[in-house]
Amino acid sequence: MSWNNLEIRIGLIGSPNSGKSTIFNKLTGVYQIVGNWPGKTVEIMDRVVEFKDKRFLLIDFPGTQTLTPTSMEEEIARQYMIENRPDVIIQVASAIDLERSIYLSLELIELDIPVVVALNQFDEAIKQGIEIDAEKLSNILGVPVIPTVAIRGEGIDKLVEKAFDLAHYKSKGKMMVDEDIRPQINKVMDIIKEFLPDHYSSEWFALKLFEEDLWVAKKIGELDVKNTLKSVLEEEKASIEKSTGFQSSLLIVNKRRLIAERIVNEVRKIKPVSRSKLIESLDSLSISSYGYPLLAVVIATVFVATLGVGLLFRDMISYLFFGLSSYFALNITNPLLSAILSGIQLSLLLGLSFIIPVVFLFHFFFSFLDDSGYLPRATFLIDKAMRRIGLNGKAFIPLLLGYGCNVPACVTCRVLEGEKQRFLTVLMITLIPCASRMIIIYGLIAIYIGMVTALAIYLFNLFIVLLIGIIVGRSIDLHCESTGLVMVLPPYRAPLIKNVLKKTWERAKDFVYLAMPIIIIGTIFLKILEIAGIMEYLNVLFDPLFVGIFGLPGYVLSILLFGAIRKEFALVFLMTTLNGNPLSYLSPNQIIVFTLITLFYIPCVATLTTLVRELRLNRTLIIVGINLLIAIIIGFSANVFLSLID
Ligand SMILES: Nc1nc2c(ncn2[C@@H]2O[C@H](COP(=O)(O)OP(=O)(O)OP(=O)(O)O)[C@@H](O)[C@H]2O)c(=O)[nH]1
Ligand SMILES: [Mg+2]
Repeated sequence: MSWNNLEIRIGLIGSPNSGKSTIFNKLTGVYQIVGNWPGKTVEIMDRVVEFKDKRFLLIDFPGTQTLTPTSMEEEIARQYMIENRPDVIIQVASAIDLERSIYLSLELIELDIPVVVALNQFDEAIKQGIEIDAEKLSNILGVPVIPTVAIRGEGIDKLVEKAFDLAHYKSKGKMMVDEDIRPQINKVMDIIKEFLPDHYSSEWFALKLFEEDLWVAKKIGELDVKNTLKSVLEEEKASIEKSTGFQSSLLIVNKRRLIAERIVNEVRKIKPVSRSKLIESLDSLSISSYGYPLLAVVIATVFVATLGVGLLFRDMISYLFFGLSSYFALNITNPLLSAILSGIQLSLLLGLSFIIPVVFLFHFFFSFLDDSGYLPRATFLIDKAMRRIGLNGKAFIPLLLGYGCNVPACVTCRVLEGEKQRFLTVLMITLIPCASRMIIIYGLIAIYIGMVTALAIYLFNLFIVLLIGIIVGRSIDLHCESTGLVMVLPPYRAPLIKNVLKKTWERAKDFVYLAMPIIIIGTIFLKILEIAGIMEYLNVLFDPLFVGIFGLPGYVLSILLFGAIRKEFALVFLMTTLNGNPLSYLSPNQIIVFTLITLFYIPCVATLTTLVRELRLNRTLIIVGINLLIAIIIGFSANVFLSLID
């Protein structure tokens, strides 16, 4: 559908974690990641919305603290806003972080696009004893201000109504920051007006030239401007400095801050309220030095609860499955058909009784954590330790997300400043055992070898991830890019089960829709190879290499190749090849070596595609090379070491 057919384009803009994607999801019915930590949305997403009698294009932006970007996703947001100017901006402001929100309101109003302010998380503000006079705020800013509670859909109708009114009347707020420098702005504006394309606001460009915005200066440099601009600009800057005693850029930023502060004092009253003792002590505990053991307990609980409840499900579902399959038992004499059917039965059993329950449970617990507000606190705690290995604390959340799935974790790396930082974090993420690899650790190690070995493998993996972080971090000289961690801590929230379930489904549905059909097709394919004797041939061909290096049979290669599509396939196809009984074909040491290789050897297809998009081909190939090298070294050393201690 082309944009021209649509009535208007509405952009959702606001500081990180203010609730933009929650509003987007409510209005569009699609699912954009929401969670209680800043920096989730890193790409611009748009959808056509049919709302009552209205039709519009709604655009969800990454969080932006100010219109002077410091990171990649802020840059993306701003560039899009200026180049594609939405007809109306809905600023999703956080009522519990009013001053910063008003600073952004002032900047958005300067852009000369109609703005409606959604004073979101209003429920949270009330709980904290914060009273905001929305009408007064609206009068001061000159734009509509509507209190909203996005998670419950409150105020959203009114927001859309107002956005349409504004687009219709083209009514805008008034710039406030220019009070002392109006004549200077006008002078520069008059010069640039002539050559600036129509869709740019010359007033905003003039202001930004005084603010010494690099992107604007570059943009102006690309246009065919009059030579006089440079000298006039310098002259006017000097005149500002002379009359105010401040550099123009500093003057503007300070002025905005002062105005925001003044407005907040006028419209906000804070009544002391008693906060829940439990939340208060949890809050101070989670960022004190006791926070480290707490973090270990929280993470261990997620993994142990997943496995414990997962095994319970496995027993129940397999019991049901066996009951049903004996009831429907067929008498098939054709060896190929019978092998295929028993293969499918085995992989279905594994999928339905183990993989799907475990993956759903893991994502359920993880989403719960994600919505609670605990993650940014853990980030603060870990920041110091991460800094020691040269990483920014902001890398913690992407790394942790990697335990769910590497794909969104790699995309989230856009919130990191600096290309080297991004590259290193992405590399580390590809080594982190995602839910699919967790399935292999649980399905092979925890079940057939023991819980302690499974835990040891997790810890060993973490050790390798950190070691690679330190080695590669040192070799690419990361410190030069290291910047401070600036993050607003959101309040703790009791996650809404409905939202947690929705998120769990979004994160785990691929295992139902995508993985299960491929597992069935793959099983048929492998069984045909087996019956046709091709597996035997591959075995003979690769046996010397695999036995020599890893002490593993040659058929493991074909299983690893399947595992490169999706990691859990390695478990499924190993199990179908070994008739559901790995210990009768492989020794415990071989199972450990196999698992270690699957943890490190190559990113799955979905991660590879993401890597190419995020980092380009050459860096992706470097990452794949490093992964393969680590897998070979670890597989080989584990084989040697384990056979020595046997
Ligand atoms: N109490 C309360 N929570 C809200 C409200 N709106 C959103 N939230 C919660 O705030 C958190 C952040 O919401 P998101 O929609 O992900 O925020 P965002 O602005 O898209 O965040 P980024 O994409 O990271 O910039 C989530 O945990 C939401 O459930 C609200 O009105 N009240
Ligand atoms: Mg978002």
